[in-house]
Amino acid sequence: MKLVQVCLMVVVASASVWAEPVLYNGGFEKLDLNGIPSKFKYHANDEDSARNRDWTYTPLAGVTRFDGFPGGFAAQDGVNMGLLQQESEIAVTIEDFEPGKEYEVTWYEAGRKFNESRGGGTLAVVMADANGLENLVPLGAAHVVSNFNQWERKSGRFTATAPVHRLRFSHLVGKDGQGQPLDVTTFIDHVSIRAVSDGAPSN
Ligand SMILES: [Ca+2]
Repeated sequence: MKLVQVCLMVVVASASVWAEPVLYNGGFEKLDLNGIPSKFKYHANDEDSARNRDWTYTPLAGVTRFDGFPGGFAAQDGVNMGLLQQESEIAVTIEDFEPGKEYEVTWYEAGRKFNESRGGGTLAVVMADANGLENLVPLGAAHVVSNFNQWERKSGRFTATAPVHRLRFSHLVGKDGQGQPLDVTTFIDHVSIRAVSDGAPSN
């Protein structure tokens, strides 16, 4: 094989790797919660969140270990999972999309059994523009999460319209007799993304 052929193969291989969008910290494992007595953290934003390299969390969203929130259960992967309590959102900016190409986002979700008597929260998963405010494409319908302490795999597809999009997990709950949001929590874990056309197995 000629040197030029080898070089071309290396270039092609590199291009195919770097063209794929990367979802950092899809399993919420980056944060070590062992040093926190409660073993969970609301509003778990860090410097990578500000750099669009990790999730952002609204004040009642965050990360918990499997043994953090009371009545917790095993994570889908690793030891941590994302938590969405009452009205809250976990979102992340993802780069390197190829406009016109179809992608699939896969995640696992479960309601917190501790709150089962109050019904589940409603989860809406949306792919938006880079700012997260426009061109909202639902990844499946918004739905009540009624599988408590039991992971359910979900997925949704969308076609990229720009190189950068924002993935949003938004949580809504009902109101109590005083009009206050019910204390209901939904967990998410093992979020991943892939190009549909590459034929790679979903996980
Ligand atoms: Ca995890």
